[in-house]
Amino acid sequence: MKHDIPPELVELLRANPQSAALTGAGVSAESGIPTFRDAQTGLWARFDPLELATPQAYERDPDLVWRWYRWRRELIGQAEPNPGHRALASLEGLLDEFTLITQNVDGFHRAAGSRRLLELHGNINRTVCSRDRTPMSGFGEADSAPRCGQCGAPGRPDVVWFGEALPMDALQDAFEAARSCELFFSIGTSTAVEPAASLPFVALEAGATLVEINPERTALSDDAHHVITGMAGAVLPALVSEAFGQRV
Ligand code: BJW
Repeated sequence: MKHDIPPELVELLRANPQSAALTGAGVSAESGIPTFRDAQTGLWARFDPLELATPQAYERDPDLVWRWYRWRRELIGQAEPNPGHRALASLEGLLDEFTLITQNVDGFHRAAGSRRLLELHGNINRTVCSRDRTPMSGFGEADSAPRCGQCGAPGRPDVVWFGEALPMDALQDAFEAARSCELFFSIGTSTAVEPAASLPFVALEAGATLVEINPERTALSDDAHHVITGMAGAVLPALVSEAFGQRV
């Protein structure tokens, strides 16, 4: 499907604005990774977040939580970045100031080449000690969580669960990028989870042009200057091609 990129947006991009983008699970959907809240296919349609993505759930049954994350890590391990990830990596090279803020834990943005990257919800490919967050090597393919070599506590994925604080430096940098940019993209996220969901509104209040790329409407759609209805893996390459003549 051909996507029409608004001419004003093409013009703005060519003027090399200070830019930032917030991505969510939708960007990895075309890599075959399930989103969280999509009605039929989202993870939360099949699993209860309170049983799996909270510190309390982990305390109750670390091995159950471990196995769920092991399954998701395997899915990610068999998948790869898609043209949407690659187009965002190209934008970093094409614009002087482009900060990519992601809620995704799959590591695909880095794998696609993005370097100015803030991972707000951690990274599923890292394991840390659940007691003091010391990095642990290897994932352990066993059915139970591996034990920390220093203190014996079970390991956990280095991701941010409900009720946990986000990495402070990344969060501060993300709010700074939102406050100071002229162009802000919200891509493949339902903007339902705080504090990340506030970032587009912070950018908007600071005067940025707000662009949403999503096949569905979200809580942000009514406020965005441009809503591009479509899949990130198709729209983003079209945007880069239209504005810079570069194929992704
Ligand atoms: C496509 C597409 C295609 C499909 N192309 N698009 C204020 C008000 C109310 C509540 C709170 C509040 N502040 C904090 C809270 C509580 C809570 C929260 O926000 N709850 C809400 C549910 C109401 N927030 C927290 O608990 C956060 N912590 C916190 O605030 O701590 C405070 C604190 C401070 C100091 C000390 C201690 C505490 C933490 C939030 C952590 C979220 N974690 C998860 C799991 C990560 C690990 C894992 O992966 O398992 O992060 S939840 C889950 O949601 C995951 C995601 O990153 C996050 C966002 O989801 P996302 O990416 O938007 O996915 P979906 O599925 O929702 O949307 C996909 C979109 O893609 C859809 O729109 C589709 O249409 C679209 N799409 N295909 C483009 N091809």
